[in-house]
Amino acid sequence: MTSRVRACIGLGANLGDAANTLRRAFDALAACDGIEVLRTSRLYRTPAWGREDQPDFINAVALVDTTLAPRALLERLLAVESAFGRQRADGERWGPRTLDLDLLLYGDAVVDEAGLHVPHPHLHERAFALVPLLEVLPDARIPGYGDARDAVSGLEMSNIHPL
Ligand code: PH2
Ligand code: MG
Ligand code: MG
Repeated sequence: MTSRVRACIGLGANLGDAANTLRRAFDALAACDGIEVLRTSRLYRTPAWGREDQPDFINAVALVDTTLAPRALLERLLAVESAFGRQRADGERWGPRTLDLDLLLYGDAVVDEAGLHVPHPHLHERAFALVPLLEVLPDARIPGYGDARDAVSGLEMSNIHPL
């Protein structure tokens, strides 16, 4: 029997019809072999974090069961990003994007490999990821950090609005 792991995927977009992109991205994830979407958060409008001179983002989180190893899951996420027109070559750090899929949590695993860092290194400081994460997994724990709920309690949340 193949083992199944519960993982959380963060979705973000701030170019084009971002809300429509995220809704279609949920479907694209559900269509992937080895990924079962268990729950999806609402979509949230969020101010750009890290680089503020860009449009607001739409963010959400999908809770999934997966039979894919972390690296295979990451590759699937990158393939879905590409299918939605994401260009990585010219993508600046924290710049605008048509679709960003981030592996936030993979069970309670800690992975630190080239291009693959789980839990997502910025998760505990990003309300735009934590608020939808807690909606799909209220008891979420961030390995090496602690409860996601504690992480969000120190962050500004008043500007994270469900659509
Ligand atoms: N993603 C980033 C950088 N900044 N800000 C918000 N609000 N939402 C994002 O998804 C986001 C961001 C890099 O991936
Ligand atoms: Mg990201
Ligand atoms: Mg990313």
